[in-house]
Amino acid sequence: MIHDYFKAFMTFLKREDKPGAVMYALKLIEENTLTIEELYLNVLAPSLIHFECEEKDEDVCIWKEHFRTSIIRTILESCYVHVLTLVKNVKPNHIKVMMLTPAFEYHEIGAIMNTHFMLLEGFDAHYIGANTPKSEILSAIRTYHPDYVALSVTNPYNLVVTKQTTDEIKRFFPEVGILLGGQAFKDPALFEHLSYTYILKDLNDLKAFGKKVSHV
Ligand code: B12
Repeated sequence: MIHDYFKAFMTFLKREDKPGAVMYALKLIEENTLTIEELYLNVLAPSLIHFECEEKDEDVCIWKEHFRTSIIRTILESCYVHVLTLVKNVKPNHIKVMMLTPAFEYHEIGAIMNTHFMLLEGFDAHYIGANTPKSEILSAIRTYHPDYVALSVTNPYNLVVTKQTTDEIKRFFPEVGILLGGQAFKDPALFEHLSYTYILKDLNDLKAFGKKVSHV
């Protein structure tokens, strides 16, 4: 069934029909056809992850990918209003999380989605931004006093900067927990040397983490 919504959504994306795609996705939420989690994980995420470009010209493929990402981003920002409405019925756990992507990491859709998932699980979650330099992360921790910093990392090359960042967080703010998530954490050999509190692979891990910290 969800696959039919995905297929219908893809017809808008393939035509680069932004108004059509945005209205279709929002209607699925407003009419309670899908939950936020279902829309993000079964419709929006696969539309990016399985992006295939049939054009021969690589430049055309690049702008098409950028345009598609901008459509998804608009949908996510529009869904934030619905997330806020839903959160009114969620018991807060009073745990503050600061989500971001580290320096050089531009892939931010997963970070935004998971910030919304955290809000829906009762966290006081804030998405700070993409490509965030180490010094700004430390400054934000100093000002914001989060319980956890969550780093979303897609490109394994960025695990070097992730290690530098997490080492500094541990050094200056040992009381702050570190959450890691994203495609870069598929191969444990690549991140065994990193300092972290939890690696969260998906929504199930996030929910389990929420349960664990709520009962402390
Ligand atoms: C959109 C996109 C871009 C956009 C990003 C725009 C933006 N504002 O985010 C732009 C055009 C900027 C881009 C640039 C590049 N990209 Co790119 N990009 C993609 C694409 C098509 C989709 C990524 C995406 O948003 N996926 C959807 C989200 C929802 O998935 P996700 O991030 O994995 O998140 C999920 C989980 O991982 C998890 N998660 C993520 N973070 C967190 C955090 C927590 C706490 C938790 C609990 C869970 C969690 O939850 C999400 C939902 O399940 C992928 C293709 C792919 N297969 O993913 C390539 C891809 C990621 N890109 C790739 C590459 C190589 C690049 C470039 C280097 C290309 C270049 N030569 O310039 C640059 C790098 C830029 C940089 N410095 O970061 C490669 C990475 C290969 C690799 N493994 O290293 C991919 C896989 C394409 C490919 N097949 O080669 N890209």
